[in-house]
Amino acid sequence: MKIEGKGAILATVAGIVALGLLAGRCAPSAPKGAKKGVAVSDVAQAAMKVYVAPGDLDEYYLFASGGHSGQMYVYGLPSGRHISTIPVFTPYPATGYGFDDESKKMLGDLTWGDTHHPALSETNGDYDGRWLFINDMNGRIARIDLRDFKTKQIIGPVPNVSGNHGSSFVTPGTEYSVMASRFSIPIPKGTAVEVAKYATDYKGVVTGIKVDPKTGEMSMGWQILMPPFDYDLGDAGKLVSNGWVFFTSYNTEKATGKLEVTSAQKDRDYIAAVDWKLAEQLAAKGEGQMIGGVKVIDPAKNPGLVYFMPCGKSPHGVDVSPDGKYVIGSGKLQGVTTAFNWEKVQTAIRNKDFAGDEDGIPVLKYESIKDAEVPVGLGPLHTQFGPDGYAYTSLFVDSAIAKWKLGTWEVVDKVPMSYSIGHLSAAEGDTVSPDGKWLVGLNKLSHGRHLTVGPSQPESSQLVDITEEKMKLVLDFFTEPEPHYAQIIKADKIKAIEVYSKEENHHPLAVWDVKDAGVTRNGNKVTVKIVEVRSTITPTDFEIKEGDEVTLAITNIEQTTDELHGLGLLDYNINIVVDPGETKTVTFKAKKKGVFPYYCTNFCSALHQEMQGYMIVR
Ligand code: K7E
Ligand code: CUA
Repeated sequence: MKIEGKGAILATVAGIVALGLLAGRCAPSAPKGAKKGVAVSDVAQAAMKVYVAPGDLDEYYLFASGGHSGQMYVYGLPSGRHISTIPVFTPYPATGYGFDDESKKMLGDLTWGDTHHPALSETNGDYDGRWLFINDMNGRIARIDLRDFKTKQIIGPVPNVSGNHGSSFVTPGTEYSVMASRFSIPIPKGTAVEVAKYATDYKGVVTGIKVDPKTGEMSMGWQILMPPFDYDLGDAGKLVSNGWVFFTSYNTEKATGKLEVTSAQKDRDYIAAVDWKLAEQLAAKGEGQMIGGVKVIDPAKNPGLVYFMPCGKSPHGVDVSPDGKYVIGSGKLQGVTTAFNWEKVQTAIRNKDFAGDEDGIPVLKYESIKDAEVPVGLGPLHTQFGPDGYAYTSLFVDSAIAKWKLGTWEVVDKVPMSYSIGHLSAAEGDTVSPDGKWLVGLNKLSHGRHLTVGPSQPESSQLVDITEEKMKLVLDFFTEPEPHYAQIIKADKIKAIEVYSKEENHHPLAVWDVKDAGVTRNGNKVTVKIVEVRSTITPTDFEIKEGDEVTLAITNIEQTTDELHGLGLLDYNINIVVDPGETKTVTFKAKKKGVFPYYCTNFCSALHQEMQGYMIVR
């Protein structure tokens, strides 16, 4: 525990006395909050704000990236309760993800992903509750359908993009989800060139992945060739800046080796402003050179496509204000963040007010496009917004959040974060109409603010009440590594289904009657149609031959929500879970002779334990 000085001790004493008075008796042992020097009445107020009574529902969903776990984690706010894990890039035995034919195929050869930035789909710049996109460093983007909270598509690894960090940010109409190379490489992939030729032979690429407005299906949109910088974060313009997407870049020195030294030579790096509507037009005209199977557009040959906005050195986040008028970005070792004025950017472009170029891409003049340098504090990383013109910037070095006003550029409040905040997320904070109310600090270190679990500690997330002028820290909750970024959506925007209805199940191997269950053979190909319903797996046994190629098609014919059944097949590494009304298949070779029990893995009824059978391989 930290010793917080005399003032804190006095406050503690005052708190204990206050509680004693409230309780109408002598002071009992100090409540937990009081130990840390917080007045008791504040603790009680905070508790009331975040308390969601048994049976009551949270007001918001928080979708947090699971970092290199490859998953998404779903929390309720304000309670901070973990509700669900959505497997995306990594097999997850709890839901059988990565074990059935379909999800196995979707994952391909990769059994891990490193997720950073979830992006909720938007209509007119507002979250519409339809889909959730999430990037993977291995050049992929996944789409989760929020109708059933399941991963429906993984696109990639996309050619030419390397280290897809600046992703999966969406444009205001979800026309595109974007990607950017954090690690420039020689392209196409598979070309080996020594690092000494980095500045000339390595390339960055930014990509727009097209999203079908009806189905959400993702496909290749356009790719743009970029100088070999490290493209880090992105954000799409909105309203007045709609049509543009911004990416921060560091190592504009094009250096190699120890980047912490070599990439910090220049005072400024850049934010790349990309005209995605122009990219779309150019791609439609077939512009570009075929590289790695994709047409890559060269901005040096297509004026107007990309501009560089100089920014404090080694920037991290870039964030566009809800009205689209300001682009916020800063060096991550600076004490200020810069607000760039989009109108000034456009004027500078019109007047060709350039300071030079980088590989043929015009560089704008910092002084011509900035409105203010806001003295937020040390180590600004990311900025979120409220409904009232306030901005909130996370400060890694200061381990705090700064609240400041757009337009007047005054810093009005700060709240410490425990410890070392990375991203932060405001309720509906990336939309044209943020909600205010809540802000979550996604901290990198927890330093024992929880029961000890040994050397590997969870990340700590902290809920901040932003309804009043002064921010108030009201709750600590913990997450697995590592929620780089998260988004918060109003719960009533999500219309999830309760079951897969029988009418909607068009799976060719689905069976809804136990009479239709059983084995069909075609040469050495065997299909076993299985029905699961409380409390029998039909068939209760079946026989096949060694060497057969077996497909189990399992249908859960329940139409009651939460009535899941599983199928664990011992010694064959098979683990399927089927939701009510769902059919899944798993295909394998019967390599081992003998008798292999299978059983339901999800506790479904009083006679769940009886839900079992035998596969006999002769
Ligand atoms: Cu951890 Cu957006 Cu990958 Cu910032 S990122 S902190
Ligand atoms: Cu079905 Cu347990």
